[in-house]
Amino acid sequence: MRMIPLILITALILILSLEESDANPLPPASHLPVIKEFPDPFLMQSGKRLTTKREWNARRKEIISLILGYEYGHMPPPPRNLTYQLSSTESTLDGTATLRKYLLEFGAKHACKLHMELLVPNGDGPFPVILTGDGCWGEAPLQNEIIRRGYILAQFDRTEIAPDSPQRDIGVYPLYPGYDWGSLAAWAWGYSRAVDFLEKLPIVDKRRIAITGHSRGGKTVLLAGALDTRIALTNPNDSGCGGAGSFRFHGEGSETLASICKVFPFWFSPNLQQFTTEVDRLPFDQHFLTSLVAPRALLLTDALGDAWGNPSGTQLVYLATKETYRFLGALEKLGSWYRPGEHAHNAQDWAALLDFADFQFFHKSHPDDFSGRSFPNEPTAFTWKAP
Ligand code: GTR
Repeated sequence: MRMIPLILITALILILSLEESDANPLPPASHLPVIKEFPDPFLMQSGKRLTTKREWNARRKEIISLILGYEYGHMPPPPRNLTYQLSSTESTLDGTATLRKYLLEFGAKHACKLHMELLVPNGDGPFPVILTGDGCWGEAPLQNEIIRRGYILAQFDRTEIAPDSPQRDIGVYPLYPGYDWGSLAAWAWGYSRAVDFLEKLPIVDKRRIAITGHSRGGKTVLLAGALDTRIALTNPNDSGCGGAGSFRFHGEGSETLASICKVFPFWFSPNLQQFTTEVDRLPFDQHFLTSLVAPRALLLTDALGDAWGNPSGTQLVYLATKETYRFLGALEKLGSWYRPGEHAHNAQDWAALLDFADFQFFHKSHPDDFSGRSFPNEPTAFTWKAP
């Protein structure tokens, strides 16, 4: 007898939650207004503009649902059953560090597997961490320097989580059927699982976890840092279109929404396709995504010779993002740094990240210019200001 009301209540909750998601689908692109400039991140969907910092959380939720709904697709909840095994340890870098290799297992029946390698400085810690999922592209540079500055370098290969291809029958996809996520969202979800793991280790300083990635890996870390508030510092490098580059404003020769949707449709939610000829109907631009990182630390690193990566359109996103950091009283947490040269994640980029992390985490001074003004003659992409 006592079971019946419980069953009824569960059924009712299910019906209500289904109705809620069905009743409020995001309108198709054709029903959205044309907005030629960057949309105003402080304007609530109700039409009311924010006035106090306390209202930001509610707006943040709206922005997340727009970004996931139209751009990257939705992710499953955290699995909460992650286990790990240490498979080997080895002294390395002339005895200044230990390389520890782990196997992580999580998700339904522990079917998701992820290998992680940690390069750990000597000593007890806890140490701050630089985490990257770009292991598929080889080892990070500056390992001696990372250790010398007292950071753990944690590396994994995001393509273990999901392939960099349209294939949907491997990686996490078959384990979580029914999600509209593309690879960027799946990889970002993988970053959060890596953080689940790091948080379990006593040698890790949980309040000082930084993430970095390059290009498609940069788009990934920006999404991961936007959503996962345990991440203290986010550093997308040359992330361009679908990362910190604007969809609406481009420098000459930069990648467009139409082009990325044609060549890499599987990186995104299928919903993004409807905007290829209607960019100005997007109810956001990428400053909405970068704003989700605020008030946590965000460093955009870009290369002036990387035309395809839209360095000037990234500066516009940075300038718009500044308004959110100003609104939240966290301007010193936002940085943008440019170097001459081509599309790459090189030692200079890593050194800039280490300087920025030392500054954010330990208030150390640095020689870098993190004020991001490399294109003085760019058009103004927005007319609004922080309330
Ligand atoms: C390009 C792609 C870019 C960028 C790059 C990369 O082909 O158009 O958006 O992600 O690949 O990941 O190296």
